[in-house]
Parts: sequence; C-alpha cells; structure tokens
Amino acid sequence: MRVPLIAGNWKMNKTVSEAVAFAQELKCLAPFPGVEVLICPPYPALAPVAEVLAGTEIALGAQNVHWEDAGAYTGEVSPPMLKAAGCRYVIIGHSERRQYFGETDEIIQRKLKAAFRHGLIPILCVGENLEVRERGGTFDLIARQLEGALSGISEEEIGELVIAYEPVWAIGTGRNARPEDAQEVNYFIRDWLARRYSPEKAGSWRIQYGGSVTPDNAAELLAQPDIDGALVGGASLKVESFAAIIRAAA
Ligand code: G2H
Repeated sequence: MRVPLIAGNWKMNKTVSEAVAFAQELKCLAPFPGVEVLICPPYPALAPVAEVLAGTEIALGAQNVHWEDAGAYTGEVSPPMLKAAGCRYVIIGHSERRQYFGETDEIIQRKLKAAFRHGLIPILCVGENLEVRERGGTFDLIARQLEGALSGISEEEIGELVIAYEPVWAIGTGRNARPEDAQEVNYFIRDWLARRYSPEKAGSWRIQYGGSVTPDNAAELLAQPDIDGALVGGASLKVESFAAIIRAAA
C-alpha cells in the first residue's frame, strides 16, 4: 500500500523565524499515523527547520536544486548542500519554475538525475495549462513532460520517485480540479510509468495532486485510488489548514 504524502510547498514565503515557529507548532501535533508529512521551506530556513524536526517523522524538502555538485553557478544550491541541510525530498519542475525561470524538460531531466545520484527523492511536477486542457491536449502534454524529464533515466537509477500532477489552471487560483478529472490524469501517469518502467514500480511510486488543495476539498481528492497525497501551496502556510489536510489523508 502506498502511504499518502502530504507536502507543503511554501514557495517564497516565511522568514527563518517564521519557518521555525511553524515547524515547532507542527511538531507538537505529530505523529501523523498513516500519512507521510513533508515541508518544503525556502533555502535559508532548511537547516534551522531540520534542527526543529530532528527526531520526528516529519520530512524536509527543498523547492529546487541545481544539477551540478559544486562550481561557479552564482545563486544556485546543489544536491550535496541540500542533503547536508537535512533534506530528503526536492521538488523539481514546478510550473512556476518552468514559467518564470525558463526551466525546460532538458534542465528538469538533469536535475532529476542529480537528485537520484545523491539519494534525494524528487517530486516531479507535471501539468497542463487551461488552453491545453480546453483543446483536449492534456494527456499528450503530460506524456511529453514525463518523456522529457525521464528520458535516459533507467529503472536502476531511480530509487524512489514522486510525481505531482498540478494543472496550471488550478495553481493558486482557488479552482481545484474535479476529483474524477485529477484521478483520470493520475491513472494515466501511473499507466505511463508502468509501460515505461514496470507495473511493480509504477504501483509503488506515489502520484500526488496539487492545485488549490484546501481542507474543504482534500478528502474527496485523496479518496481517489490513484491520488497518493497532495502538494499544497497556499493552504500549507498555516498550521491549522495544513494539519486539516493531513488529517483528511489519514
Ligand atoms: C501548486 C500548489 C503547490 P496552491 O503550485 O505546489 O499551490 O495549493 O497554492 O495552488
């Protein structure tokens, strides 16, 4: 059975002290039986939050990573740095990275390879925009994004993999995908992974849904057979709403 992964993607929010205060509050509510909980703060808060979370089962992740281990890449952060800061996960290819920072499938593939090489679990984000959905191009686009990101990556290279289906039109808009539509895409992703790798691996890897997940819609989304958790943005910024989503997954 796949344990649902509820991940908070804080994006560019919270100072170090705000992040530490959140982690302390969340820690008081742990453990969370039957659910894996992950928070992804901005880079400066990673190590201080790791210290708060030490000894708990709450995992830490980064929102991005560079593909090289070290070097002249001003402003970038490498996989060994994330590992040393206490990260277990890293979000790769979020639509905001694709849209505002020009991340291509080729860049995303390099980042994935680097994450696997260093034992970081990537959360690979895929998803269509509204124009693609309306013209019926969703499955083609998702297949292209998966192919682009995973091309040349063998089953042996992949330790653990998480995919997050995040329709761009649902991100931060308050408009979530209908549970049956999200299920349909998550099933498509699992089937793609099964054909590309193996049914066993595809059955063990978690596929999340992301895009305006709230305490009100989480239970219905998470009840779908191929939705194994949520990547939560806005509603992960307050302990109360994040904890309510965690409870909906249990
Ligand atoms: C999608 C999601 C988190 P939100 O980006 O990855 O954000 O829940 O605010 O739509």
